[in-house]
Amino acid sequence: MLNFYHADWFWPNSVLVRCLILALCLPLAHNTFWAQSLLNDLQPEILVPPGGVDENGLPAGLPVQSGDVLLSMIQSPTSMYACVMGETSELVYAEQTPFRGFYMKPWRPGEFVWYNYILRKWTVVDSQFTTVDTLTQSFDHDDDYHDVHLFEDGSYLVVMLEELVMDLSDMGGVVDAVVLNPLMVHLDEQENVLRSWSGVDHFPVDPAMDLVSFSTVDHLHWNSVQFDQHGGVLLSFRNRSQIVRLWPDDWSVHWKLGGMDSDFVLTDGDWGGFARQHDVHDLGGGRILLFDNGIGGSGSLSRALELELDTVAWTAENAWQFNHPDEVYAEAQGSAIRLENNNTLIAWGTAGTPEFGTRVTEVTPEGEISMEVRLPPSANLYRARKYPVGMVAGCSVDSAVNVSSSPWLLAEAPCLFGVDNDGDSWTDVDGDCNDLDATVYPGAPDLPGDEVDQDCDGQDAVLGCTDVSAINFDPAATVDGGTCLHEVEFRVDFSQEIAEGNLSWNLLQSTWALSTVNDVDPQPALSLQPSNAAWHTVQFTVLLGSGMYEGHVIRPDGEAESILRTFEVNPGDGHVDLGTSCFNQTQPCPGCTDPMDVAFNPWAAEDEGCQGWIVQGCTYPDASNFAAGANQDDGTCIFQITNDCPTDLDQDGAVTVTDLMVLLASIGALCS
Ligand SMILES: [Ca+2]
Ligand SMILES: [Ca+2]
Ligand SMILES: [Ca+2]
Ligand SMILES: [Ca+2]
Repeated sequence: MLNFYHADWFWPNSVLVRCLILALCLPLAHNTFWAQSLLNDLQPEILVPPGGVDENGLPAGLPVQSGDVLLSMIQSPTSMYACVMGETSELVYAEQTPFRGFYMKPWRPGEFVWYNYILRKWTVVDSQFTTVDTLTQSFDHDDDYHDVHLFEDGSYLVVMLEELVMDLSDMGGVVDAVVLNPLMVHLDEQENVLRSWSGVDHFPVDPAMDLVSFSTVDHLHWNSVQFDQHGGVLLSFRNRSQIVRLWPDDWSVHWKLGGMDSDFVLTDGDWGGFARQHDVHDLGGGRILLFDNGIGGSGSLSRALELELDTVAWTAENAWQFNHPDEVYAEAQGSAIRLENNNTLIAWGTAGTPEFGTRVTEVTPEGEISMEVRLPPSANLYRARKYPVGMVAGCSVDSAVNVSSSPWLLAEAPCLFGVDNDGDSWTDVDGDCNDLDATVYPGAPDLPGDEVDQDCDGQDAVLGCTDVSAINFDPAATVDGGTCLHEVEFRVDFSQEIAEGNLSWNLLQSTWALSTVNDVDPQPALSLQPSNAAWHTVQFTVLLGSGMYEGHVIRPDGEAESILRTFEVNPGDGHVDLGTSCFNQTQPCPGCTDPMDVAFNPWAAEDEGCQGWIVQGCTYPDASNFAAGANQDDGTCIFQITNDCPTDLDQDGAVTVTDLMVLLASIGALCS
């Protein structure tokens, strides 16, 4: 958080310079408390800090374009704000501007252009939002709120919405439809029309492409204008999902891309083309960049989309895109702009919800997110633009080495003075983040948890485990507290002891007595029980810090190994598997390595002692289905019950008249 009235690191030592800062800042400071609370309320949630994070939560060092982002955040018609987001992704400036907003950008020196919803005109304001000019005053039409362009000679290009009353009844519309026609005009400073262009003249209302059934027909819904490198004009018509190029000389239509009557064959994978797009730019070399809102409906995604155009073969190809891994979708608004370092800055339009605001994302050409914030609940953002360091936020103290000469400063940024006040041989220009404290400088020992950033890396040191391979790795920790733990696994094979007649052992009663090598206590520090036992082998699992360890295993009958086992756990080791050893040996036990064999030992290294493959069958010689070759009973044995007195029909042990009655009762029955 930048608070230039209270942050002690900002204060230079010189009383004279402090007085100068106060003199400069006091006129702005009358509302400091209110401005600070607004800043706090609007702070975005930093989802990806500048530079990005890797899978372990550590700084990924991804490129981030330097500069400050100017945002026109909208929560409701009265909750509109002009904001500046600094290089740490925190808001350094916020001003509430009810009924004025949508898109703010620097205009002539000291001025910003800003849409006024009450006048329905673009206004030119100073940095205190005092109106110094209103555009298109000599026209009755409303200004369109999407964009306005200033030329170097002071003339400007603006789009007005001409209300044309038209009979659209033969197209399924109403007799007196009001068609909002985009009327693009190039005006000089006295509002003389230098050139004009009317949407309906080039794109007549067409019931096949336009929604004509409303009493007010929002024709084309123009939403961006950009000049390409040859002076041609790129227009975006949201309602036709179409981008149009006008020739530089007479503004006649050169080509149409997208929509129902595209001049191009578009190759776009599964996406099948863009829809309801915004913010179309020429990138040079036949490429354009746009924010594709997407087709709408369930499962819709928005994306930044770069297309490569070939105006000879009339093909358009998806050359690059970024859709959000969190499946962000913005039904309306949104922007995508290529930054100087080749990253792309994306504002996700109306992706805000009552729970979360929309996002601003910076992505690398490889599609990695190098910065991302989420705005406060319900906040939407038409466009995000990044301006160079010192242009909209900067230091305003003349004696500072980084004083900004920008006429568009909205926010103060820390001033740097190239003197070493505290004698630690670092100046604030070199990076001394507190030039009044000689224990604070880049590279100084940073005492964890004292809320002082002694080493000037931007945060107080945090004690914890910094070893990413450790089981208790703490991504927030910057200083290792020696508390890292590694899971160590060790197996002991008792098959030779078992073979010597110890079949009745409960192997889980064996123990592993373990100490650190330089343990002064002769008693083992740890007496471990196995976590499981199988194949005559037990497994021990223990969490250990770095160090040298020694120990031995004790059999279930209490006999300890005569050998001493030593091993080392080192930082970066991750999970340590000490392997499997035969009891009292440093090697695995010999055994049968054939997994099909009855004597199979999965831990054996040498193949010996196999007894033959497992053959399943009935192993009881008395059974009628005894299988002589089987060595594993499968529970299928069948035993015949023999009767040596066949006429004892009721099986009472004697042949009597009752047996005769049983026989007579069954006379005539058919036997199967
Ligand atoms: Ca210093
Ligand atoms: Ca210092
Ligand atoms: Ca500290
Ligand atoms: Ca630090």
